[in-house]
Amino acid sequence: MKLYYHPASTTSRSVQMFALDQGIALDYELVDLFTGAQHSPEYKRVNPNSMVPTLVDGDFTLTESSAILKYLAEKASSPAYPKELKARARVNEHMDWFNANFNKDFGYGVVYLQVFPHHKRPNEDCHSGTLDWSRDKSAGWLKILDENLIGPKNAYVGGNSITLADYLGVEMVAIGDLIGCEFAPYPNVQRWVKNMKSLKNWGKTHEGINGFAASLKGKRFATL
Ligand SMILES: N[C@@H](CCC(=O)N[C@@H](CS)C(=O)NCC(=O)O)C(=O)O
Repeated sequence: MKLYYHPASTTSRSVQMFALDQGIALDYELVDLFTGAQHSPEYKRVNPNSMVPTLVDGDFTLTESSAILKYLAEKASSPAYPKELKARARVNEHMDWFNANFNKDFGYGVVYLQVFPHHKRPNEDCHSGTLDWSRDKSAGWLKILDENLIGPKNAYVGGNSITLADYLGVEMVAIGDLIGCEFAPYPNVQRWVKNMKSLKNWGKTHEGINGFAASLKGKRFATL
């Protein structure tokens, strides 16, 4: 199987780390987001969204990191995607929560807006208005993540066993490292991120983004 990816891509790293942890062999093909390779006609034939990741398994092409994670977990019969109906529904619920609620406001509205030039809004009013609105929304989502999805007793989202929701969600939260987010008001989130960072393949999966983080050192960002 081939994975089109970029090391600075939040959603690529979720798939990479899960595949490494599961021992799933993937051929990695870099799509250079910084030179706009995602918009090339060749890549658009693979993924018309001009985004990574994309998985190709023989004649089957799959986009969307959440769907890719589920596909790989199913192939590997991974307990990270439980088969029991309600347990699986809960994992799906948490994955949708990260994707549809959290990432929109925190990833796109707070982090990408500030660190990626092509996400900058066309004028200062629009940019700062989006940032203020997204920071406010993100604080609300983080409180829910801290108190409801993780809580004081769980090592992972929704319980004490790692699931696909952890692989998907942690990247969407830890991307806050780029802008110096320490999540101090959210102790359960901090503890969970630390648990995930202690996984054996975290370092390998994050070499690229750590390089990018180093290039941002010294810049000032609005944080949470
Ligand atoms: N919903 C998609 C989102 C993928 C996504 O946001 N990919 C970003 C990198 S994290 C991307 O490829 N961006 C291309 C761009 O910024 O032009 C998924 O979960 O796979």
